Amino acid sequence: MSNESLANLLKEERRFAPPAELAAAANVTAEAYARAESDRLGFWAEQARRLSWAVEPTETLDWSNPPFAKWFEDGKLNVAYNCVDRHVEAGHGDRVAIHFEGEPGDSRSITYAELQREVARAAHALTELGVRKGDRVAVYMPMIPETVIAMLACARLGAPHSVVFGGFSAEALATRIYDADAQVVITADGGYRRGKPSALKPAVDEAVGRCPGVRKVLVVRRTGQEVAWDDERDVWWHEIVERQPDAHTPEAHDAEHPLFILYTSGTTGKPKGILHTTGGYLTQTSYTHHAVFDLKPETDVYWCTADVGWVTGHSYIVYGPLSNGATQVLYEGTPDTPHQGRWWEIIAKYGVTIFYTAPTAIRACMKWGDDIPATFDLSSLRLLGSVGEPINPEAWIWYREHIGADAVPIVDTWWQTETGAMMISPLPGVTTTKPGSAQVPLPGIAATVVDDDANEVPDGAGGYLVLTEPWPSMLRTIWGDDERYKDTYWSRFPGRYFAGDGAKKDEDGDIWLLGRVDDVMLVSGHNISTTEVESALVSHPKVAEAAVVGATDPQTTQAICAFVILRGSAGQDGAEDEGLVEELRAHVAKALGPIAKPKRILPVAELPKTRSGKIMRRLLRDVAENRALGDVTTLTDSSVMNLIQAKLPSAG
Ligand code: 6R9
Repeated sequence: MSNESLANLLKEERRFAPPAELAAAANVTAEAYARAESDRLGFWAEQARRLSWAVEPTETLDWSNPPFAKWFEDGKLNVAYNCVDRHVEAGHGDRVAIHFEGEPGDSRSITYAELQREVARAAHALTELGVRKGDRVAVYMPMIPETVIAMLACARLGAPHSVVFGGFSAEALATRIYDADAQVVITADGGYRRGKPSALKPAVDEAVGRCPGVRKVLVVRRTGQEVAWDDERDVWWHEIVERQPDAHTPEAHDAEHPLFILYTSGTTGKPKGILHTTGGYLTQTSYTHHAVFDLKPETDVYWCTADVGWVTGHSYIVYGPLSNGATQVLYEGTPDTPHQGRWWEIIAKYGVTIFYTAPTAIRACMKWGDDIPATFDLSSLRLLGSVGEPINPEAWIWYREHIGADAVPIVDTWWQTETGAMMISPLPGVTTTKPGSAQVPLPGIAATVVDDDANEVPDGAGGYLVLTEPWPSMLRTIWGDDERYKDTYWSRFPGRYFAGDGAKKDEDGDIWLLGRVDDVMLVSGHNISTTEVESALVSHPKVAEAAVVGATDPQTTQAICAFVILRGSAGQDGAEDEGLVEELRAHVAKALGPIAKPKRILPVAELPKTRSGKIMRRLLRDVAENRALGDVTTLTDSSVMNLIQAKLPSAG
């Protein structure tokens, strides 16, 4: 972004008060903000006490060497004990921890007592394979219970896991194994995706061929497909895990002991290994899951649709929900296999009450049509969440009306791999929500929006999102690269954490996220957010999805170039029809003003997305500026780019 602060174009006037019944029984009330405001560290020390510590911490935060934080440093605890054993000890062993739903329709419910035995056995098995405290273990798995069990077993031993998306290539896996110097890899023969078994083991074999440090590969049998086998190195999960003792004494680890490394791709350079540690991470994931989802462990059935290989899966499938003793659904497959109502069918089957998903999925469901969710009983739902991208107001409204019966509150939760847990979000029993805004920093979190010179912007203006105080689940560093940690996050605005997102404050001081600052467009001296133009396009009834980029332009510095997916029949008959393109341009100009009117609009069949559903605008910029494509290794489906390039008349 340049000196001009981010323009504030979108006006959204709709408001939704919390349901009275939810507010009256909410886990967290408005009082929490006041409590945290008056004594932030005292507030977090209190939240830490929601966990079970082998040695209670007496110190809360050591910030004597910023930006290297230590939280609860003299405390000791075991994360797996907190997520599993303590619930069994409290008499909840019969409660279901995981309702697993496989894509082919197989299902299996695992109680906390069963989970305790499985984690104990897996921990013994890893020990037998030579895993010791501090050793890194790579996990490359489908969405099955063994993935959660493997992560908890690593946590139990104090062996940091590095989970790599099952959809990533052998090359991406190898880079991550190598960077973390993992000696053991946990994987499966394959998983089910889009109605067929999809192999994982061949990618591991290839990656491990390039990583001589790997001694053992532990393989879960999921699909039964043929796999190549190295007798020295490869071990079947069922052969080693099942014969282990089903009790295991957890060791208490230091609060600052590494819990996991998770790689984020970033836009350039080699992936960053984000390091999270034990006590602070669990404190904040557990508290935010309790506060933002208002979880009542006796009665709620919670479901987060994320992949475990994304930070959302770490914090809100594994550590947050299990630390709170939740009953949750774990689903292996895609939302449209074998039919486009699969998610809603699962909600009805298990009586899901709390549902957490991403805007990209909501937009896909909108495109498939309102009649699909309408045929399922979704009346068990009482809370909906969103994460991963700014949610367009129209998608928010659709989510509320068609999934939430026009009554269920939505929490739009802003956070990052680096923040470890939610940072900015409504509280469902407190906040009057605004479609498209994450709104308020959670109790104990300090966030604001600043301009280029680090001055806080007034209400009604835009700039950069920064976090102004350390928080318990913050990343501790980039694995093996303290300098890069300082440069990336703490040097742009000294003393403040730079999130890399554009944001604005509205007239009430509520925060609206406006996309990555790398994506912000500069048009005739105005900084314009991609998010606002995309939301304006999506508010047109014929547009299902939109991705907007700024392409170099001789007259205006950059020109707005939009790629749109049209809804239903609009896509088929005369999509490229000049008339519709003109109509969309006029629609944006009316919503946001003439400055935001796209110069070009291109209907496309698909948009390039990462595995966690984020639109990769830099690739579209490459297309719009007629350049060779940059790194495509984190793309879900690289053929999408060929389709888009083929549609382009003469780019540039
Ligand atoms: C949890 C997660 C982080 C980036 C973040 C921002 C975007 C996530 C958002 C959101 C607007 C939200 N993001 N949640 N933008 N509103 N509710 O997504 O982590 O994969 O590391 O991505 O995602 O741009 O900076 P991660």
